Amino acid sequence: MGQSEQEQPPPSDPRLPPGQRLQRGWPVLHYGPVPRFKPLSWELQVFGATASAEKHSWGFEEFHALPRVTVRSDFHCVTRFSMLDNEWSGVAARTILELAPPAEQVTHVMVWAEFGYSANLTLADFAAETTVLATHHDGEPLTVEHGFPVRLVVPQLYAWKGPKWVRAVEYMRADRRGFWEERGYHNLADPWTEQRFSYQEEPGDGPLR
Ligand SMILES: Nc1nc2c(c(=O)[nH]1)N[C@H]1C(S)=C(S)[C@@H](COP(=O)(O)O)O[C@H]1N2
Ligand SMILES: [Mo]
Repeated sequence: MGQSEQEQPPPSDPRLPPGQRLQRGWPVLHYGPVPRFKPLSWELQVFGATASAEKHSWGFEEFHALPRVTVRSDFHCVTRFSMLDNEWSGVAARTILELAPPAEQVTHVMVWAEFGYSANLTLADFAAETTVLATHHDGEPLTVEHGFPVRLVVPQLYAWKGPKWVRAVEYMRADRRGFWEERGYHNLADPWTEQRFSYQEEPGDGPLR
């Protein structure tokens, strides 16, 4: 067999961060059980350091009446699978910041989901144009396994920073670790520099543990 017929490794997609591989299909991955949706008591709340010092909340219908966006983005799980070119639609996180403005001193948010799952983000990551409280993926309503009725998508960070089954956003004047960030995962979670685990953190990357 000639050299030219030898199989070459496929060229890697420039959209794939280091150490990631492409995933066919869409796996379901989360810690703990899938919550049951209760339409009458469901609400999305904003609390903590709001500008008005008041809580804000939207019921299911109210949330679905908010202005909507559609954003295409890639999805990177720290367990090394990535899915490229997903279409998410829902409410931009920015819209929430406009409707429920944070106090001036707010630097971080904690996004809370059912059963106490949480993820901390810088205010800048939450405010990014592509950060979406998604209700739909590729034109279809989310299934309950994938986060129905609402999940957060923060495409520039590893996917654990995007809670499924979101129920609240807490505005914070200082950083605090969320669920996985307290359990050995990196406080910042940038896939391009492989910020996977907390032992890789540099001074200043996160609050003391
Ligand atoms: N509430 C909640 N959200 C979560 C998780 C979780 O355990 N609980 N896991 C995160 C992780 S690690 C990943 S990779 C994605 C997986 O989303 P998917 O199941 O829709 O693929 O959800 C994220 N959101
Ligand atoms: Mo993940």
